[in-house]
Amino acid sequence: MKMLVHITLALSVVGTVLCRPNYRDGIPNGYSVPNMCGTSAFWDPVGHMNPFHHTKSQNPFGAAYSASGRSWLAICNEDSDRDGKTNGEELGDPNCVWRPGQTPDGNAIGHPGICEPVGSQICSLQNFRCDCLEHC
Ligand SMILES: [Ca+2]
Repeated sequence: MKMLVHITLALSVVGTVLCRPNYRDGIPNGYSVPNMCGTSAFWDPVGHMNPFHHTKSQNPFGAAYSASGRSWLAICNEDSDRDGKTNGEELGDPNCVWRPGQTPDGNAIGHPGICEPVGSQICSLQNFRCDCLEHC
């Protein structure tokens, strides 16, 4: 019986984690955010610091998205990662006209939560390096 409880709990945790990609349905090009570190084509956990894990470390875009109640329109014109490009510009919706289910005007050209170019002077406030994928 105890084993069954453990298996049930494990499956519910897995199910919760697998549901997170739905968050990406709420942002334009949510499934094609480029991975500037080159370790994969896309950065799947868009709101997190690590491109492979939904770690507890949210990036500034993930924090803003959560704080907004997952409202794209509320954060489209913000520059969450302070790299000089708005979240809308980075995700292919520079005019903030995209709505869930629509095709965005353009492709994602950057990551809205990871300051790019990584390691540049403008990104010195965000202590991120591709070789450690978390705050170093
Ligand atoms: Ca930006």
